[in-house]
Amino acid sequence: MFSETLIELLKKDPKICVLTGAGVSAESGVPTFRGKEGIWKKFRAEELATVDAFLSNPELVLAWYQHRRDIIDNIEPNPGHYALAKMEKHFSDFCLVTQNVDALHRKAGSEHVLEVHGNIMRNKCLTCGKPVNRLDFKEGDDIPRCECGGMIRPDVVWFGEMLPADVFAEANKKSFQCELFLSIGTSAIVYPAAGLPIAAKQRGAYLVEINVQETELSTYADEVLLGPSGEILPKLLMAAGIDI
Ligand code: BJW
Ligand code: ZN
Repeated sequence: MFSETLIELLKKDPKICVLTGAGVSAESGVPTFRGKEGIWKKFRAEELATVDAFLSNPELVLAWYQHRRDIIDNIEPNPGHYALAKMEKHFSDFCLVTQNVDALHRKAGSEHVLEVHGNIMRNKCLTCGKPVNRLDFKEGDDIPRCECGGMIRPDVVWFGEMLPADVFAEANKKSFQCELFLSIGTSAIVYPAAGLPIAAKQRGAYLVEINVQETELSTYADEVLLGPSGEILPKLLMAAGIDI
């Protein structure tokens, strides 16, 4: 199932950079963005995760995020998250970059996670950026407001917005330096995060994709491991002789 090249590389304690997407949390019960699962009340995620959507219908967007927080509150990390937390402890140079906002990597025990698209449990003022802790929003509630009058929004990165500069700079640096890059459970179409595996490969890293189906990245990958990440990752660690 795994190439000898990959197993031998893992045994040499390579510098590793991992990019995860919604597919890693799918086995925990978090819907992915694209495909049928990404539809909520007839809206596609792409129609809701924008500043324009929030400005034109803040109740709808806040209700979507509340719906997603409610899901996350009631689920646990899966074996894929735990395997990645194990890898952080096992390898001497390991970087986990996630596009997910669900904080499940941290819940599974990963200590250093670069959350390039933010975190759904945090909020901030749309106008002044002041951080606000978790808010619970019920449909019919008034839109929560900052003391400056601005509307409170989730602290996540919407389309057309910049990623947190320091976090993304670190992710870029680690992808440039790594010897093994794993792209896991992401459709790899949303930039700039989708550029990380390509940049790593161009600088000589061995690129491995783990996904239940092929993606636009598959043709660049040195190895595509087809299947659920919650099954493949623990098997990969075992094959490399790493206790899980
Ligand atoms: C499994 C599995 C299992 C299932 N095991 N696998 C043209 C127009 C407008 C903008 C652009 C444009 N061209 C490029 C852009 C830029 C844009 C972009 O990339 N758009 C593309 C869609 C074309 N990017 C941006 O706007 C970014 N900002 C930016 O570029 O700033 C500079 C700039 C500034 C001003 C103007 C222009 C540029 C920001 C992107 C922010 C993305 N935000 C979201 C929402 C975050 C908050 C939230 O969660 O609500 O991030 S969108 C959504 O997509 C979310 C995800 O993190 C992201 C990626 O999705 P992901 O994780 O890959 O999920 P899926 O569902 O796509 O895929 C799941 C995969 O898992 C699938 O492949 C399954 O097969 C697999 N899977 N089960 C393993 N068990
Ligand atoms: Zn404010």
